[in-house]
Amino acid sequence: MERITVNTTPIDGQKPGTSGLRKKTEVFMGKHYLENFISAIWTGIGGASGKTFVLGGDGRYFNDRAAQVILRMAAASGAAKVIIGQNAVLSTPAASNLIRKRATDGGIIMSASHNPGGRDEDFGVKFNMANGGPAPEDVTNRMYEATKTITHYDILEAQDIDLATLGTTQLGDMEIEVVDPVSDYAELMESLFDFDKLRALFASGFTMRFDAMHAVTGPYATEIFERRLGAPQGSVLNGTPLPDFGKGHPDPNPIWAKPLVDLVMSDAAPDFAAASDGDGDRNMILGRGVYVTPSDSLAVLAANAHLAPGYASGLAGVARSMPTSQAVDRVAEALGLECFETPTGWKFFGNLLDAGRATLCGEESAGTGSDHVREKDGVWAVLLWLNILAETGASVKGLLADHWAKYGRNYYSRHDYEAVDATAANGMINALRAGLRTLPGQTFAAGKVAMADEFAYDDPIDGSRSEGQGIRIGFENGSRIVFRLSGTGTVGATLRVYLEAYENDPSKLDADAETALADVVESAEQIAGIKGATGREAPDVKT
Ligand code: VG1
Ligand code: CO
Repeated sequence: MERITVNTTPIDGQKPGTSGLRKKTEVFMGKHYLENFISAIWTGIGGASGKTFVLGGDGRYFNDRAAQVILRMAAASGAAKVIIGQNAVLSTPAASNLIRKRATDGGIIMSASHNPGGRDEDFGVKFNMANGGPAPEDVTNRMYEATKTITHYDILEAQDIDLATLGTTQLGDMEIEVVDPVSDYAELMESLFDFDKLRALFASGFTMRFDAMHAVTGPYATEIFERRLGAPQGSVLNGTPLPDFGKGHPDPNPIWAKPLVDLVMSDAAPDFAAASDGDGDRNMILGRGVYVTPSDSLAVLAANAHLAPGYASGLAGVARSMPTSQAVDRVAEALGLECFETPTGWKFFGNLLDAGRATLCGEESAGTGSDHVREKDGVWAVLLWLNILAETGASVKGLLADHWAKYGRNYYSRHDYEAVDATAANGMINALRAGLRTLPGQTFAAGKVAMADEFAYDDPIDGSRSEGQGIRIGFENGSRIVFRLSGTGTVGATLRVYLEAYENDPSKLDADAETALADVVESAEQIAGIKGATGREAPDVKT
């Protein structure tokens, strides 16, 4: 086994985005591409020497090959140990849990999350810190700087490691421990939720469908829902992970998980349904005849979390990403909780969770989580919903209706314009920025503008500032529009337009969301000229 130093040169564009570095798989498979970035990770964290890391991924195409490369590079860089999921698979929340539970120095997660997988699709790599959460911006900036000056990297020349067999092996001086990806995670879930009550719920005939979308949550969901909680076999759909996710788009929303939405709207609807994404950190919640928006889900969970044993003593505070609807703010106000508004991306919740200022966090993009790990967590969100349903005996629809009756309803939708020309998209955002000062006081279809700014975040724990986090426009009647460009896409630019309208008239809580938001949608067009800038008549995806 020989340690070799390979000469390389910087590769353009290795800048981590909202959640790590994501590129086309073929790009990651290109000469030195993965190796340069892994070497830059070591530089960004002050070296790998003597450290212990967790390694795992969502099982997409190239996951297995990338794992072997990362192991050889870790060994060559002096890492003491790598704890790796069997077959190099770990869901993102399970990886976060292992990083924390085993008191490691951090971990590498191989995933492009909700992006499709396969040789012609996407791959990604991100680093999580010792707290289990995504590396903050100062660390990812150091990694990016390192990619621009790299001249060489170290790697061991060795045979592939057997990652299918559980147990401990050596690679040079480094120890490798192959662990079951599910057991530690399932144990954590048992510590937070009332599994006896959930078993009784399923025993009483409660029906559920969980769509794993051929992605990483299949084994987790099968173990927890079917084996430990006794949900009938077949409750988990598409539970076999595939390297290309069965050619689907592993994004749990009404577009990409349409068959599940169709099912809950049909006569054959189960009591409850949910789906998760490629790496298991997102969730979509459905009930018989109803889709729960992620923003509403966060609000309902915040209002009822105390019904689950893990949260019985109440919440310290809540946090939501800026574009997420303000529904949870109303719950926080009623409960007297601190409520934080952070930029998009889970890395911004880490400090609040570590400091004990927030217990529950969420994003409009179907991410919900708590201080049990430092990532959003799809299966966790499903279990918290189930625990609340078991305690209250309510239906999803009933719980939501009660919530709206109490707090009012934040109608919400996100419109995505994918793979648009990057120059045109940036031009549109620049024009919006330039016109911000003139907007307050002007009237559009949705009413009079009360405020308009570009969101910047000052982290209350470490004082760091993050600028350029999206254009916000608030109306006097509580409606809101947010414009921002995605940081996870791999082709051109993706424009996201977030639309929200508040309603508390009891006779108007049951409207069709598209109708309720029509004026806000029209205002977004009036203000930004989206059609002209993107050349599109309509968004590619509406969620
Ligand atoms: C998107 C979502 C964001 C989420 C991120 C990573 O980012 O909007 O809320 O945190 O994906 O999620 P962007 O920059 O494309 O809007 V995951 O589950 O894909 O790691
Ligand atoms: Co994800």
